[in-house]
Order: sequence, then C-alpha cells, then structure tokens
Amino acid sequence: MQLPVLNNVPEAKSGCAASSCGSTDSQIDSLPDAIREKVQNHPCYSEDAHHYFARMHVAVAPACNIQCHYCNRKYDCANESRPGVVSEVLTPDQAVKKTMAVAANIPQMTVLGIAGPGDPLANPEKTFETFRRLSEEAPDIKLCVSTNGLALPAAVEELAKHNIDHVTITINCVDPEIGAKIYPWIFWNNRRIKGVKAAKILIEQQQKGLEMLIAKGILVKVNSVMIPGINDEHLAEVSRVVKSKGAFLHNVMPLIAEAEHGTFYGVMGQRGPTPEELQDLQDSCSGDMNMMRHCRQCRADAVGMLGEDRGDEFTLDKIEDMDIDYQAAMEKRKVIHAAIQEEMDSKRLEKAQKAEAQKQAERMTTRPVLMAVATSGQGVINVHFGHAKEFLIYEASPSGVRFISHRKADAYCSGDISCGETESTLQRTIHSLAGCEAVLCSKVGYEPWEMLEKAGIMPNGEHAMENIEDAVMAVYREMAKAGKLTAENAPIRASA
Ligand code: CLF
Ligand code: SF4
Repeated sequence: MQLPVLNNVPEAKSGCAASSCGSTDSQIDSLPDAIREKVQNHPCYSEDAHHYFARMHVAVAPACNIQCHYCNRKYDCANESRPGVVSEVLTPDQAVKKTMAVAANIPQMTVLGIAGPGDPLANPEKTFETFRRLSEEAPDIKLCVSTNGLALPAAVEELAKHNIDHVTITINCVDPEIGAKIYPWIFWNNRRIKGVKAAKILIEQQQKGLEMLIAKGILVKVNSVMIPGINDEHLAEVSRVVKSKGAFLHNVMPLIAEAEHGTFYGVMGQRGPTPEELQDLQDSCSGDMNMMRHCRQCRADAVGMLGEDRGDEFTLDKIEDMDIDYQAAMEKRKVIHAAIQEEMDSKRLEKAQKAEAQKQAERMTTRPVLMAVATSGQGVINVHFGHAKEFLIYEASPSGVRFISHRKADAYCSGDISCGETESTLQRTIHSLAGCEAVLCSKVGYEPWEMLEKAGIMPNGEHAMENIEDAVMAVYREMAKAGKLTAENAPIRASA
C-alpha cells in the first residue's frame, strides 16, 4: 500500500512545555513487548517513529505553578517554535474537537500531548477533562503529558486512571543550589516560595513523582534544559539519578534565550550551548541512559510531524466547519498505521542485516564525519537545500551511521526578499551547519553550492530519494577513498 505523504510541505515548496526522548531502532528491538508497543509509534519516544508518525498538542493549560528563568508565556510568534508559546488557549471541549479533526485529517498523528502553555498539572480540571473525554471518544490516540513535576505526586493516581502511558518531567537539577539559579520562585501550598528552599521542594516533588510513576508502570521521559555555566556540568549527575530510578529516556535540550522573548535569561544575555557542547553532553550521558536527540522543542499548540507545524490548518474557526465521522476515521487510521508499521519493520530488518554485513567487512580506520541531511520524513533525502527548514545531522564512522541532532535553517530562497538579505540568510544557513563536512539534499543551486564549498562543506545532490543512512555511508566511503578522512584534515571545532 502507498503510504500517505507525511509532510504537508510539498518538496517543490519546502524546505513541551520545556520538556521531551527517543530510543533508536536497535534499542527498540531489545525492549520487552509491552514497552515496545508503547513507544513504537510515539514520535518522541522512538527516533525511528519520528520519521513516520506525528504528534499534536492542545493548549488547555494556561497557568503555571513555578517560574523558570527561560520562560515567558506572553510572547507569541506564529513562526516561533519553543515551549510555552501558543496562539489560542482552548477549552477541553474545543481541544477534543480539534484533536478529532486533526486525527481524521492527519491519520499518522498517533499522540495527543498536553504540554502547556503553562503546566498541565497546575490546571488539573482542564487537563483531566480533556484526557477523560479523549480516552472515551478517541481511544486509538495515545495520551501524553509534560510537566515541571511540582504537582506530580498528587496527580499520579488520576494519570493512571486515564491510561496515560507517557509522562515527561522537566528536571534541570537535583541540587537546590543550582535550582535556585534556574527557578526564581514556586507557588506551593498557597504561598510563593523563593530561592534554595523553593528549588528543594520542587526537586523533592519531581523525584517523588518519578518514583510513583515508575511504580505504576508508566513510562517516564526526563527533559533537561542545558544552561551553560549553570547546570551543564551537573546534567550527567541528573541523568545518572533519573536512570537509577527507572526513567526510560533523557532529553537534554539546548537553552533558547533571546532578549526579544523577554525571559530573564534572554534579557541577561545568558547564552545557549553550541551544537558541539550539546552533543558532547548527550554523548557523555549516553553510557548510562537512552538519550533523545530528535526533540524539536515544540510549541504547546504544535500539530504535525516533529519539526513542522500545521496548526494554521486547524484553528478554531476552521474546525468549526469540519464534519468528522470519527468511527470511519479510526478505520482508516488503523489501516494506515499498519502499513507504516510494516514499512518500518522491513527497514529495521534491512538495517540490522546491513550493520551485520558491515561488521564482517574490512574495518576502516578513518575518523568520524558529521553530515547534514535535508529530509521531510520517511527516512529518505527528499528536500532541496534551499527549501530546507531544518537539517538532520548524522555522524558516519567506521562503526556505522548514527543520528546526532537537528539544526534549524533559514529557508533562504523564499522569493520575497531582496538579494542582499537573501545572501545573508544563506550565510546564516551555512553557518548553522558548522562542523559538518557534507550536506546531502535532493538538489542544490549553483550559488549555495559555491558558498558551501568555500565554507568547507561538500554539497551533494546525488542521493535524492535514497535511504538516509545508506546515502550517508556511501558518501563517507567516497570521502575515505579520496583520502579526506585522516586526522590531519579534520575540521576545527566551533567555539561558543
Ligand atoms: Fe508532546 Fe512531549 Fe508528549 Fe512529545 S513533545 S508532550 S513527549 S507528544 Fe517531543 Fe516536542 Fe521534544 Fe516534547 S519533540 S518538545 S519531546
Ligand atoms: Fe514556563 Fe512553567 Fe513550563 Fe517553566 S514550568 S517553562 S515557567 S510553563
């Protein structure tokens, strides 16, 4: 069966609340059946699944019970993708209607998450009313929640009652002294509490909530925001602690701090980590823990595949006019999900066979290389360089190909900007690929080709519509053959 087009941006035109994870396909194979069933079509909990399945958030939770120095929920921009940002706050009734409209129109949407714009558990009536109705009216949708953890212990029973299998807790520290530099206050027992005392209560509640969820058999993902100079050196300890308590995945996300967002960190000029710093930390934690590397730091009203936002197609006025037959939609969804699953299983098998063959093949001694890939999903290279809104970053080495992260790009050829601006946007896109030695896309224009080469990044449009890992390995082998992969010609790492 022909799989549906997963991205609403045609190739010709294209390019939680602070919380998020992803097990790779090899990890999925080794999971017990019950857990595999829970993660295999969740785009955040499975790296594989995020190429095929979509998620959506409904913004029913405006209030928050803590303040984080990286958050300002007042700032909204339609082009802004970051936690806490929404265009419309919904009632539970509107949220249910919107979820069913999206599920009927985007059949590969498998997960409904509540992630803000405040904290879902600081708005328990609206959050649980939405979950209760959806578990009855749309039972084929997985329910997911992302919380700061302060109100979590009191909510665990209710979460279990609504069959919520996936909970994300944002844990930025396990040391209250560090917490006091991240959280100016919490609202606890009808009082505002500040400083180390506030951070201590928050940490205790998060850890208690984590333990209670694990005891109930609920999958827990921990999100952490990496803040250089504040908690960057501490996050390996956080990873170790949450793993020892049974968390399934750890998602370390880079701090987003811009002065125009009006956040404390933004105004104070606190910088986020460089891609290299983030990767180093994720690698150092990965010995102890499954790490999520494909998080897109979604808005609290995001709709679609990770990295895209189709929220504009499902605004309140638009869904008002939609007539949904959910029974019929569920039947269609079932067929499509089964077809996607079949394709994923066959690709997984193929990949395992190739990895085995590679093990048997003569061992290369070349250094690892980072490559950027332009894709809109389904695990293939299918986006023009100039239309890419983001690039997936892969590392090729003698032991194979692994996914590392994604980087946002400015789509430079939008056609409505002047030449000078076009050029500088292209420069910014190329700058965002620092550290990569090749970029693989379906096509590259003459001008960017030249500029990429000048920046030491080899453009490659020869692998259009090919499987990403196969193409990256093929380019790696070509580079090795051409003698480009000695230690001496490694690129210099960017500094902060
Ligand atoms: Fe949403 Fe979060 Fe559920 Fe995913 S997001 S509540 S677990 S359905 Fe995913 Fe978005 Fe990253 Fe969150 S990419 S911010 S990890
Ligand atoms: Fe913002 Fe509250 Fe989420 Fe912190 S926990 S990021 S303050 S919504």
